[in-house]
Amino acid sequence: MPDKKSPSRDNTSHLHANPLVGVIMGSSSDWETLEPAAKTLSELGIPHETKVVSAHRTPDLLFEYASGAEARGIEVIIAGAGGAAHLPGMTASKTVLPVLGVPVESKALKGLDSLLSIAQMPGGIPVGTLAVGKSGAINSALLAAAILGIKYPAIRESLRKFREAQTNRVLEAPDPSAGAQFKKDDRGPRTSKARRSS
Ligand code: RP5
Repeated sequence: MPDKKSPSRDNTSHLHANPLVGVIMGSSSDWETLEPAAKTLSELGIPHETKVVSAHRTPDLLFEYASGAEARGIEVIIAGAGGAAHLPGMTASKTVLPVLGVPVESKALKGLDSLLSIAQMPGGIPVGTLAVGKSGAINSALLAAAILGIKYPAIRESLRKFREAQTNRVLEAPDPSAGAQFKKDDRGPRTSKARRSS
């Protein structure tokens, strides 16, 4: 059975053939947040790898990963981290590949610490910072697809199809009350407030 809580139980890369995107994260506890990035990349047919690389606990591995990524054929790095989130910035300092940072929602400060750590880079070393949490993770994959789409027409078309399908899903279900449960007397949708007072 695959371990759902971790990208790779033994901390070795989950390698696909010739990965174009490296999805790294500061801890296996970040996997819940970063998994949607990996899933979105899979949905778009983009080969990728996932790996725990900690800026603080495995700094030598971080340097090795970031400095060697380009030579291994990686073209975009997605880096997620929480709290004192140095992983994306330090990774960016060791490679000229685009680095997309995903702030993980920390328990103490709800990800505000992660967001500021990742976004407030000094001029000269950019990290493309996404939203806190799962939305940021999904968007990091979509942005990686847009970057790769400049060079790979098939990836650009995958992204176009993803966007079309998303638009169609919204247009096909315009009435939010259509699926809501109604009480027998039809007084309206059963909101939590209505349930509390009934
Ligand atoms: C950061 O510290 C990680 O990115 C993670 O979000 C946070 C907490 O890590 P754990 O203590 O859960 O391993 O480096």
